[in-house]
Amino acid sequence: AEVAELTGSIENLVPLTAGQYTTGSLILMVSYGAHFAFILYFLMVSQQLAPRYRLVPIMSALVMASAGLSLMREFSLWEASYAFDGAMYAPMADGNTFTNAFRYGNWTITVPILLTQLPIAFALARPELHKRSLRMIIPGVLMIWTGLYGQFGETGDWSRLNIWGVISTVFFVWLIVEVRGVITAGIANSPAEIAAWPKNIWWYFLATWGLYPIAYALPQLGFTGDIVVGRQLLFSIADISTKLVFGIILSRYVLRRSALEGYAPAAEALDTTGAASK
Ligand code: RET
Repeated sequence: AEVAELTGSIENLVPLTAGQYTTGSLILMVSYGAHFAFILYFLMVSQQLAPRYRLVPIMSALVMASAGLSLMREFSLWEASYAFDGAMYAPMADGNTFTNAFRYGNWTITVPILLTQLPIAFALARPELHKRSLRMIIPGVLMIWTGLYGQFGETGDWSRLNIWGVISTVFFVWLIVEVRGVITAGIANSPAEIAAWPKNIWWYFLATWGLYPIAYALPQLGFTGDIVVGRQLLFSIADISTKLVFGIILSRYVLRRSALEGYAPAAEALDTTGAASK
């Protein structure tokens, strides 16, 4: 157990029942499968948009690919890290250790993309778009890296976990302020018919991004199989909400917006009867 504590991940301390182990595999598999599948959806949507909005679903497709690969890695790590000992799935099989730290590495890529999607969807003018994106990305990345450092304390170094958790939360609050600024600009810049969308996206952003700090703090409730598996579930719900469903919401917003701004996709893009190709 002392060696396992050094790995900085509670997964390496806790034996799982067969049910818990399989549930963990299932959660990770469904997550990466969903992300990969939606690459296709986002690429298809991009065909139906006014050119200035096409980057929005394309960025979602990039996020799907990046998160899908990262989650597939978490899945294979999970499978490699446990061995059935006749009664339980014991951790650290063949010296393999599990870690959620790769998730944080992946967020370094996906969080800046997710944040930049907002001002592009809201059609903010170029200099404003660049300035606002940068002002969100800086606290976003600092939030992730301080959290990455702190999460290694989850095996019992509570001062490391909590001090860096608080520092990370300060950056999160700064990020929330910047996002609010972009939302306000988005409300002002949206056609009246869809001006409610940025407001709703704001609440959606708070509710879904707020799940990650809960997952971060969860090991303090105890080192049990239910916490280990429950945390993977929470991470997965958060991942699917902040990336996949968020991408669908933004795609639908820019679809509406394209139409309101007078853009008509080429006939064959909307044609489901096959008539255009005859
Ligand atoms: C950490 C550390 C503890 C304090 C806070 C955190 C916030 C994390 C967030 C992550 C969002 C990730 C997303 C990923 C999508 O790919 C780092 C857990 C506040 C908000 C949206």
